[in-house]
Amino acid sequence: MSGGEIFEGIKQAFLDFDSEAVKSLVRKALKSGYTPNEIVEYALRPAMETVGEKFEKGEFFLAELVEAGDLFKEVMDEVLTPEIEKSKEEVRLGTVVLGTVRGDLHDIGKNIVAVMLRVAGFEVVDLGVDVPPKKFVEAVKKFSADIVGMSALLTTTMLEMRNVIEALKSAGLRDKVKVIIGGAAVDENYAREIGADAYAENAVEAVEICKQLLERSGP
Ligand code: B1M
Repeated sequence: MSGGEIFEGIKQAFLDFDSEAVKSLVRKALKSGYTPNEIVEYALRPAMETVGEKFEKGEFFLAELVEAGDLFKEVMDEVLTPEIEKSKEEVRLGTVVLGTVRGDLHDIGKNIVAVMLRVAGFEVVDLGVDVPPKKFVEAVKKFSADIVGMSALLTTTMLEMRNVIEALKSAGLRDKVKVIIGGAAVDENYAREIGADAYAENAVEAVEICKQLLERSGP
């Protein structure tokens, strides 16, 4: 089976909500040498995009969105996260305060980013979902964070990212932390527009960019 075939098989099994087939094909892809990140980016994330499209077209309903979310988490918890954790670096990089912004309950992508950051050696303070600006500010103070990471998947909640940056400014903390954003609703231009330091398209990129942001903040 070629990579394309395995990824297509995972996607199809995911859209059939056949959890055993998804997990077995994901294990097969790992055995064939594909990384957890490649499996997320080329199979699972595209499957989720198709779920989203079907939801928009009225072919899927909220129940399927929930089921897809649960299935994704099951695959992460049982198969991919343990695999990612095998490559944990014994280094101590900076502290990242991470959360999905206020009003937004999507946390699958944010959780992948958290795992990858931890494995790379970052201390991650995960504030969870639906996080108001005040909570980001409090956590930055409490944990002397180097970086604030925000995730948003809704076009309505992405606006909250600007509020977090404004709250950091009001608390006199904006110069002390770097800000990185991500999630399906946002992009590079939006990061620039709201005054974030960076945008990352996926979890691997988020780790690389957080390392660069630390270097830029310097001793
Ligand atoms: Co929601 N939902 N949802 N949903 N949902 C979307 C986002 C949507 C695009 C679907 C669609 O219609 N096409 C749409 C938003 C439309 C819009 O705003 N333009 C939508 C909607 C409308 C809704 C509700 C409003 C539906 C309703 O109730 N009528 C509702 C809102 C609830 C709320 O948040 N207040 C809702 C609810 C849900 C569920 C709870 C049922 C469930 C989420 C379960 C969960 O997360 N625990 C859900 C799901 C599963 C989706 C889709 C199908 C999949 C999202 C996902 O997990 N993708 C989604 C469709 C889509 O994304 N195209 C959709 C996989 C994940 C790995 O990707 O999160 O993008 P992602 O993360 C990536 C990168 O973006 C990046 O790295 C990750 C790994 O590659 N990344 C970062 C993410 N965060 C980062 C942070 C970083 C750096 C990189 O730095 C800090």
